[in-house]
Amino acid sequence: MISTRYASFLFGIVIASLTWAFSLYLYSRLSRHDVAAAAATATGSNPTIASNYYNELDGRYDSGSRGLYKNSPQLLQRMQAIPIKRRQQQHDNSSSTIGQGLDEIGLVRNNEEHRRREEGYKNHAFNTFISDSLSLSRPVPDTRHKLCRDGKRYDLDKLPNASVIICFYNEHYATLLRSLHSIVERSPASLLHEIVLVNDYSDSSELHEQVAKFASEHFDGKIKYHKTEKREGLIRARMFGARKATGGVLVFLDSHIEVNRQWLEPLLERIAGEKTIVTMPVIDIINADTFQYTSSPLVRGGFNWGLHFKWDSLPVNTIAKDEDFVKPIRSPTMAGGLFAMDREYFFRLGEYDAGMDVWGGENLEISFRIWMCGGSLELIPCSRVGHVFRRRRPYGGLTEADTMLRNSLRVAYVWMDKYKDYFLKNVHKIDYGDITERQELRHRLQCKDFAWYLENVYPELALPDDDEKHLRSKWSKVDQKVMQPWHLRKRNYTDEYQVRLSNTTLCIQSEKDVKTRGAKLILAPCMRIKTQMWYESDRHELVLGQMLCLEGSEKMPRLGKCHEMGGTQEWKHVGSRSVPIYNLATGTCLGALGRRRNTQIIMDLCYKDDKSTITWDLVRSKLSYNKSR
Ligand code: LR7
Ligand code: MN
Repeated sequence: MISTRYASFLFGIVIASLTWAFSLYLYSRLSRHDVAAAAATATGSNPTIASNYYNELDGRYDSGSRGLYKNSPQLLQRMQAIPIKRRQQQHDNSSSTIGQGLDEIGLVRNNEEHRRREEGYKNHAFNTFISDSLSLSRPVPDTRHKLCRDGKRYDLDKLPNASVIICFYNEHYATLLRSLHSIVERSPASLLHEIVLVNDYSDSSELHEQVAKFASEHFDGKIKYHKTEKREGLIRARMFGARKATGGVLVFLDSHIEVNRQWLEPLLERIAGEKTIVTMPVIDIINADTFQYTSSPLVRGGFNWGLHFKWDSLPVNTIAKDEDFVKPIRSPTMAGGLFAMDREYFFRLGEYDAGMDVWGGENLEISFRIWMCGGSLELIPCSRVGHVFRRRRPYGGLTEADTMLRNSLRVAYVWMDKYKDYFLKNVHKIDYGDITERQELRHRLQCKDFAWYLENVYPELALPDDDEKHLRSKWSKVDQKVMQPWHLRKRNYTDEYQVRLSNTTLCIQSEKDVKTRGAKLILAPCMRIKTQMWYESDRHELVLGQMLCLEGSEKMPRLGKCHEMGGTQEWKHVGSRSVPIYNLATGTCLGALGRRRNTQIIMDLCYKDDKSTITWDLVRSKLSYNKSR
């Protein structure tokens, strides 16, 4: 489908406006509405605090960074050749291209780039094409609450030092390097004892050599690089790393992360005061399609009876005043990948269950163990680390269901007493190996039972056979009722229009109705009917009939459930007459297979061989047009 090539003369213009455009864009966007929405929802009932939070966050960035883009000599040369004033003008004048303000960084210019992008998705399930062109030390928005920034001092001399442990299997090279850069650049040198980097027997020997070389040539030996002798899976790979580490505190991180400013100090501070506290940062979102870094709301860890981890909203009254934004929040479970724990305590508490394979379950196991055996687990709102959330795991080993199920069975039989039956009755039994060692551990540590955990740590969890009356009495005792889920945000619409193919009387219309998920889009004679009215939200979603979101994918856009994560559902256009409509995740634009009614709407290269672009007119009704002026 994408068979045309990007016109080379436009390349210069785009490059020149690139840095300006993107940094201006970042300024205007990165902290604004995402953080605002997060703040508003995190505070739930208290709009004043929410808006303060939002205002204070606006416009603050990490100033210690060395730039957005990877040091490309070519790019630098071009940039230096153009005087700053002219660059700014080019930026201002380039409205004929999709030029400014549209993160051209993800723009797919030709078939070769298209192939590279697809390849990256296949191997890593995120946009490596974008990751490759971002600087290894890019700035990220400072997503912390103002009180974390201004009101908090850390006495570094009183904090233990840390061994950061990162295990990886087939990780994308630049993304791994960016993780390392962010850690070294945003941690006080005196606190970062070392980074223990464990290659879990990745397939590629080239990756091994690259990483070994990088580790030996950068950061004065701070990175201790190891490779396992066979594929261990992330659980045993972490144990391997922990045994190599010598710092006071172990900090586990995934291999596709970027830490935020002062992320380490608050994690260590709690542990300095009490060694049995295990601390976690707030996990911000690095969008897998666009690599945009956005703030996450304050949520804590829970689980369901399928033993799947889930995010829970905070109990009511957790956040009542401003100061509550910086206080530790007790969490029943952890997501698994990002936490800090006193090294000796980690070993005393039994490391991990070495009988678990590849992926899954270990996060609930360690969570239950921490709480039941005398420790506690806390979310530290002032510590923030971005993580690339992807929709699938690009690696196998054993099949996902098998390792997750096997590991979960081990959790259930060792830790959950009679409550395991809620889990067991819905799964098929498979061999889960020998668990006597873990049962002995539980006995030796004199851990409390699972009923205690449910009653004291996670009373919000409904048992499958709790009736409403029982639930109510249970919840009244703990004075904690569950808040509205944060994602039930009220959608803000800024605009409403039809999307007309320029120089025609044809508009984009749902092939079905406004509520069929997966429906394709077609051209139809413009009429002001529901299936042609698009509402643009404050997050640049195009919402049809206030129901479903227009979603970009490789070949054609479709209507999908609004996921509020940007990327595939985020569309950009500059102005409203004869404009291309650009999708941030796919790097391509809305196109049409022809100029007749019933023609399919597709995703296409934004620029064609003949230098043309497919453009659209956004046709507002008189009413909303006047309103928006
Ligand atoms: O065989 C493997 N060997 C490895 O070393 C498989 C994976 N890994 C590495 C991998 O390269 C990565 O660095 O282990 C790390 C985690 O694997 P991911 O990123 O594929 O997992 P995930 O982010 O989907 O999964 C979450 O749940 C896992 C359950 O076993 C782990 O606990 C992950 O650490 C965890 N990640 C997070 O908690 C980050 C926040 C995501 C959420 C929710
Ligand atoms: Mn991960």
